[in-house]
Amino acid sequence: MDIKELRIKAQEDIKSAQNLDELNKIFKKYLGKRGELTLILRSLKNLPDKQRKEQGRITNKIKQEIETELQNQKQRLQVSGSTGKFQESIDISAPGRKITIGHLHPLTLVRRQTEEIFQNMGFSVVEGPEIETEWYNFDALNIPKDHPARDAWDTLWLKNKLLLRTHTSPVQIRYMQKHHPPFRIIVPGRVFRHEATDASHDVQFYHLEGLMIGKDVSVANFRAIIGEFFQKFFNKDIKIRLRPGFFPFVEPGFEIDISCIVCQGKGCSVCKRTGWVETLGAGMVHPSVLKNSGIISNSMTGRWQGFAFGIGLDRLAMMKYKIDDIRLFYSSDLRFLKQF
Ligand code: FA5
Repeated sequence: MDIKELRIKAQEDIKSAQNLDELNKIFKKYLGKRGELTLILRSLKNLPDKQRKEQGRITNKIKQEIETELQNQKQRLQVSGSTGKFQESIDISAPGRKITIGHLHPLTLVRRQTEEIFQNMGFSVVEGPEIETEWYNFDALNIPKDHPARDAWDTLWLKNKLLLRTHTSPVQIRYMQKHHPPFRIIVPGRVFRHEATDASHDVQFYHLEGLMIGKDVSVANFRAIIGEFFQKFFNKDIKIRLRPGFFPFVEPGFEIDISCIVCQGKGCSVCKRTGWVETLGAGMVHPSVLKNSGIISNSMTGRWQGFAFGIGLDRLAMMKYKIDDIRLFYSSDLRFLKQF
């Protein structure tokens, strides 16, 4: 058969193939080991030089065209779903692949919600370094070197008298050094303590410091703001208890407990069977702290004064999501994290 006739015949055969099996047969018929075109290509070697070159060029061109047509027809048949040996058909009844969704860590959720509530009450969010100097973490906060309060926060010391901050209170000083009152800020951040862990204590946890300085800012203002915060955070009325507490950087100082939401005040591991959970420390900023930060508080300057507080965000998250062990937050356990 003339090569051009073969070309037309192959084209017709390919077009008429109804499925991949038939197409495979056509491939073998023309391009298989003993295929018609393969044999023509093999026979070229017997031709004289000049003729061989010319015939070789034409035959190879036709071979390429047939291969392209076979490939195109194969794709057409696959899309239309015809059955056959080479078929890689799409099974539209197969279940889809599940897309895994990421989760925000419960502490991130709590931090964001807390920030939003305070921002709505006019507080700005400020951050500070996790590695602190002794001066910012202790001295400037009115905690002298030999003061027992330094033992209350078992410190993780680094080289050159640097330390991992034990609370976010040093950011009070850093902020007041650079800003003039009135202001109200919150400072969320990680803090570290070298202490034994239990269901409600860990070696790293999150604090949210609050600081409000103005003319005649009082304990009553603090009580109103913190009450509003808890009401919004838990979306219900929460019982709050103020106990006298000692922090060298405030005077007077308080510890604020909220009724345990995990056990409804009945007693559980989170509240150590007391029905109350210690959630924050607070008080009126000590005049020495204002002075150390460059703010003079006396009647001549119009009495800059205010309150500060430090909330344990992990404890809030435990209450909100009814988690009875703080260590779960840092366990990286996906079974735990996937619930949020
Ligand atoms: C302080 O760290 C003070 N800087 C807070 C403060 C700020 C007082 C401003 C006055 C004015 P305290 O050590 O109590 O205070 O910690 C504050 C809160 O952090 C506690 O009420 C508690 O909720 C939480 N907390 C304390 N230790 C741990 C711990 N080991 N693990 C988890 N949460 C803790």
